[in-house]
Amino acid sequence: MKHPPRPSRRQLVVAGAVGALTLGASVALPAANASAATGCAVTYSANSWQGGFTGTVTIKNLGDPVNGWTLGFTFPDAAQRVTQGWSATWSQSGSDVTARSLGWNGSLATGASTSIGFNGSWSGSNPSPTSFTLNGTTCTGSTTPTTPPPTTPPPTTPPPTTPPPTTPPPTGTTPVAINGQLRVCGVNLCNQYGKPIQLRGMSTHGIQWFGHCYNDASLDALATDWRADLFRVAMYVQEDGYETDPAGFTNRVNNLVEEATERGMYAMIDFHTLTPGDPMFNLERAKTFFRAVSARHADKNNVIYEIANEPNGVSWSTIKNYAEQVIPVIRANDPDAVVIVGTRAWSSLGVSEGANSTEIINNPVNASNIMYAFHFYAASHKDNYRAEVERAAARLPLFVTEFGTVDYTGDGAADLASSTTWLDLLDRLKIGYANWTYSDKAEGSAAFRPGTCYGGTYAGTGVLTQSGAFMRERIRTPDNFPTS
Ligand code: IDC
Repeated sequence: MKHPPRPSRRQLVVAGAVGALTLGASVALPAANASAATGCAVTYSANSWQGGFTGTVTIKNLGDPVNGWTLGFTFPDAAQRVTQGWSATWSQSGSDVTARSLGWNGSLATGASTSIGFNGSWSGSNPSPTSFTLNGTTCTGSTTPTTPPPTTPPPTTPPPTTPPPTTPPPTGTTPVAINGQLRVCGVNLCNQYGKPIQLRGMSTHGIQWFGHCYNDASLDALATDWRADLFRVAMYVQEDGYETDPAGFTNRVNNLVEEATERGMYAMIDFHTLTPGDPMFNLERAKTFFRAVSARHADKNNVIYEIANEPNGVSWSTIKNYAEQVIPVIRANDPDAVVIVGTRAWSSLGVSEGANSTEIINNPVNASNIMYAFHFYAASHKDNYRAEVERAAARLPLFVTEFGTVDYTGDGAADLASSTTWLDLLDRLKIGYANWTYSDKAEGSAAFRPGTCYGGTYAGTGVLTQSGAFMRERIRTPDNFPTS
């Protein structure tokens, strides 16, 4: 989501190439330049608050291709520490920080870039790191602002004389007012203070069938009676959904996002592919749809994009290929939004087709600020699925964008024992979730009794099914979102 530049963001570019680079000209080296066998450009940006910060480092290889890299830099202030990093193996000795590439991002062709990041702590002052090196080669040069490119020799940057800016305390009490723009940090979802949070909420049923369940009264109940953080909008693509009326469904989704926004909830836009299971079948529709909704909501800080509900019968590499074509469409409009990628076998991390998350860990989607979806139906999916989630959660950012308390058909009795075990696990791991469904369909997974959506009352327990009553109790407990 686009923001006006905030005072808490600082950026610098450090560029260098052995014997070949004009200071500040970080992108000008032709790949064939023989004297550019080594060299690198580094962009560093930080988002700081009192005592903490998130640093992002983009490394551009200006030399020959490398297979495996080590980035070094130095903190100017002795109290600056890396506390948790991602997309590299991080270590710190005194003021010197080292980040080593992982298997999936070690290869950097000439001109290629990769981004890594970390959460840190500071006291006193929090200046930008210096002395960047890539595989031992100094990324020399002067500190320059990234935009616009300098036309005069860059000034030497004095150390900041004022205390680093802080993210101000929240001015409201809704989930979005407190947490603001989210970003993926390591395997977690972090709020504007860089702290891991869990979002808890509800999914619509198919809006082509149950659109009448989503109105002012029902959304008020979700925000203030259920105290939900999240509203997932399930837009089926087939089954009389988007494909029958792209403009109409885009409009309906946009309106529901506005309704969630007015109430301070996060909105998850679910491109609800199901049958056929190959997301490539809907690739062009996905690009058209996400181009439109990401343009419309680019300036909001509460929209999460879920690009494929439940791929099934396809390989992970096909899903990854789809994701790597759809994500850039979203990023072109809304560069900082979190995007969630469905996983193999109905978003089971592959388990329902005999695979597991290793195939993702070994071959992740080539994009930053993304998470992977996991779905379960508590009466059908139990210990072996929970074990896989626990294992995967140590390596991959996960979001349970859909689950039911019932069996995989969406019907039958709620399995409250299994549901409780599941939600306790998700709470412990701080994995966000949306429950299927906030609707009154006559099936066990629906939260409301049949007919509720033809009346005006959604708050309280009188209108709820067994599943609805259970979910309302789980969701309405205090969030205690961390703000420092
Ligand atoms: C189910 C609905 C049901 C509908 C069916 C077909 O509950 O009313 O008739 O879809 O569209 C999923 C899917 C989700 C399913 C749900 C339950 O994401 O669309 O909804 N489920 O079967 N994955 C696993 C289970």
